[in-house]
Amino acid sequence: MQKVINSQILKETVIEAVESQQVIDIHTHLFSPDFGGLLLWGVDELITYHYLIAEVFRSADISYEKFWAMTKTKQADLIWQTLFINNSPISESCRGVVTTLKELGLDLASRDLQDYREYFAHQKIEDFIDIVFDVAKVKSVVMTNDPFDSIEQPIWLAGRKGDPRFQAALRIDSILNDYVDVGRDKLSGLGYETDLDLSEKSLGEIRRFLSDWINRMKPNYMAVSLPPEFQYPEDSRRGKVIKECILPISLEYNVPFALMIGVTRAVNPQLRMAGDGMAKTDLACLENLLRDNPSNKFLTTLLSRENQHELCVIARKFPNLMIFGCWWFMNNPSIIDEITRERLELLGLSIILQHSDARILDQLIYKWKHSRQIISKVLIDKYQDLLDSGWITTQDEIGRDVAALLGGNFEGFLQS
Ligand code: RAT
Ligand code: ZN
Repeated sequence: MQKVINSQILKETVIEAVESQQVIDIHTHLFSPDFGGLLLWGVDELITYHYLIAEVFRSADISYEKFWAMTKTKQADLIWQTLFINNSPISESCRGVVTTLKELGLDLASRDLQDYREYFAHQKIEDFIDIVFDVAKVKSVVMTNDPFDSIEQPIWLAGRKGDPRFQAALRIDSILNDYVDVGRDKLSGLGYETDLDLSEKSLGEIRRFLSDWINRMKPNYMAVSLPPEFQYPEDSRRGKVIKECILPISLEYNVPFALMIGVTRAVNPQLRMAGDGMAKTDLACLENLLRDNPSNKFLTTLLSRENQHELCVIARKFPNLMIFGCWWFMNNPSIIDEITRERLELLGLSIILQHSDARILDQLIYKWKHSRQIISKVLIDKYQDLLDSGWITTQDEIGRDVAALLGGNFEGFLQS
């Protein structure tokens, strides 16, 4: 007998469905232990997350030079003192550390960083991964894999067989955004004969590179982050490689092309990885790609709040576009709340609600806990509106919908 939902039990039903759903995290920067030092975890990594580095310079009286000369432990000490002790940790990135420590069972009352370090020092990474996946209720994560990275490359070439909960995504930024200074050299270094003019031979070699690495990595998708001025079609090397290499290979192997648009890299280079900014994009680029390549599959997330409504309208026009997550500067409660509502209203359940972008394993805990809280709130409102309109729904149907939004839609899109 299916449990019919009324207003009295709606809230608890939605919260239970959202809280218990195992998620697929479709974009992270995490790595499985076989990637050695690329897998970041522990309290010092949490506190020196680049989102927090940007914040510490706003409050601490320290020069960039002095900060970067410090060890990670000293940087963490400074950030802890500045953002958690001298000030209340209100920002989303600070609150994330608080939630993570709390969910791991650490004593927040002590505020003793040394104690927290001891806890992590006693963890064995394989067990700790299980703890984090369990607490965060994450089924699997998609990594960001750079075939040119000097640590990653040999591991892939040796036929990586790591923890299958960590799946691959083939990241191709250097080929598309930095072909002249980086991409071409790296391709040549791997034996792909490419020239600066992108002759027919070079284009063939780039296609061969993509095929080889798709066969090797079995990526969920090929991904690139793009600046706000990105256009398509584009009279540039990037435009040519997308048209002649990425799109045909994406189609041939049924590996979607993920475009993450809106980042302006190194707005303040002194901040290093924390120094990137953003701006809104002319989304004609996306419409052109989708219209001209109806058999290709695209995943997209955007960095500018101002682009989000337009993105929903584009997704209504093109079923070969799957929009996903609240990316980076979008991943804050007020904005997640707003754009999740907007997306559900314009696109119903045909979206991937969220990804974490976690760089540090432990962050899966807070990123998903915070997101689930907002997702529940939004869904309660949406189902309440439906009940008020006279629709009769059941617990099973709500569970089905939540499962789609937090993972099923991604799997379905990959398989379609
Ligand atoms: O969210 C982040 O940590 C950013 O630094 C980027 O990694 C961004 O998500 C990207 O994938 O380029
Ligand atoms: Zn990312």
